[in-house]
Amino acid sequence: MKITNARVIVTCPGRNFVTLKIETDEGLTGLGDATLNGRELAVAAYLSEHVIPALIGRDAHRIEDTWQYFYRGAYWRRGPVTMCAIAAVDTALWDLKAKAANLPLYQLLGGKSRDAVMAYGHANGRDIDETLDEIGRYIDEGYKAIRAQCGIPGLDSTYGVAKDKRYYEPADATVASENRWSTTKYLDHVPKLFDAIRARFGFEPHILHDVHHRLTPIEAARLGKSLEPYRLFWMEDPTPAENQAAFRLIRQHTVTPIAVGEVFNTIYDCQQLIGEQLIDYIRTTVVHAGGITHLRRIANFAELHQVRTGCHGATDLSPVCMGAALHFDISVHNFGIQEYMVHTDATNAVFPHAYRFENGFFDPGDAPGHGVEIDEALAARYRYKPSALPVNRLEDGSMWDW
Ligand code: KDG
Ligand code: MG
Repeated sequence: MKITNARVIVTCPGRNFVTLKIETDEGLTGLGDATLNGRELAVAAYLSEHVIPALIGRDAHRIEDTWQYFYRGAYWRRGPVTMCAIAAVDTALWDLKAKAANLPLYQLLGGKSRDAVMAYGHANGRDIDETLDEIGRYIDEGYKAIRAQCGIPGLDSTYGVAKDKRYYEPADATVASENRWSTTKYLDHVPKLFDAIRARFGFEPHILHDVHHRLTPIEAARLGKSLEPYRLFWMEDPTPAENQAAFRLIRQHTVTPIAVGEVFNTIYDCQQLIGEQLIDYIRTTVVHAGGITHLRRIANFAELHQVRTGCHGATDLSPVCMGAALHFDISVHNFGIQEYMVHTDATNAVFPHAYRFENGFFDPGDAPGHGVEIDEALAARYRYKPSALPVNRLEDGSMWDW
């Protein structure tokens, strides 16, 4: 099966998405997500200028060789732009191989390891009461796991607390807006949120929290310790992870489970975190970590160290990434949980998909491939809109996070 053509499709049905479409001489097409929030056109150019010319004429079935060709062949290895571009190619090739076999992708990944994929939703509110009401709504809808974030008294805005409750979108301006942050106010307030959650809902729902890299290691250790009575499913990104050894300190002080990795793009970013069992969940996903091929490598390594997966699933990951991630989730032995933030109706119309969500669980569906397509005519109606993620400063004006 020869690759005859490949195209980058940029669309903005409410938010920007970059998609790679590969065409073959057998008439089959494959899709890969290449969306890098706030840096979309860098990946689009990388694909158009540097990847697509080398793809034409290649055998679409040679997935591993193609991955290595673009990873090693670039000379400049790793990095989010390169790895998103490689992920898009890899996802599209897995989609093609599964379509050629007339099988859903999970069958090529070893078949199902579980019946369905548990996902967590996002509850957030301006204050504790509003967040509790949101959690109640998720529980009523059947969710078994919910991430809880709330506004912090004294701070004008808090990253991760959506203005529109259901449609999370932190990228909100052409040039990055600036948020103010106070660790003292945050650390004082957050335990009150989880105390109220357990008082109202008990211990049955899994409750998660995202710290968005805002704390130093010792502050993160304190937060983890203070949240222990509320038995969180996980505490996410408690401190930035460029310094992987920093997690030793957190680990020494708390048994609150730790999830890290949505910004990682290769196995090397988590080699020490996983190798030393400094985390419990690895958050890498298909689009940002080199596609299905590399994500499986990370998951297999994590399995050796009793670390489970928890794929990133924010709205800036397109339904193409979500579809591929669900096939990975259902097949991989050490799956933990899948993040899920609902896409808008406009996004779902541009990306018709086979996956379904019901009662807290996903089913990837049985369509051949990863089961996600693109309506190109509809996509063409939505023009790209520059949108940047906000930057964070402390109250004295200095740049944060650590
Ligand atoms: O593009 C940034 C988002 O994907 C990120 O803010 C979402 O932290 C996030 C999460 O856990 O979903
Ligand atoms: Mg996060």
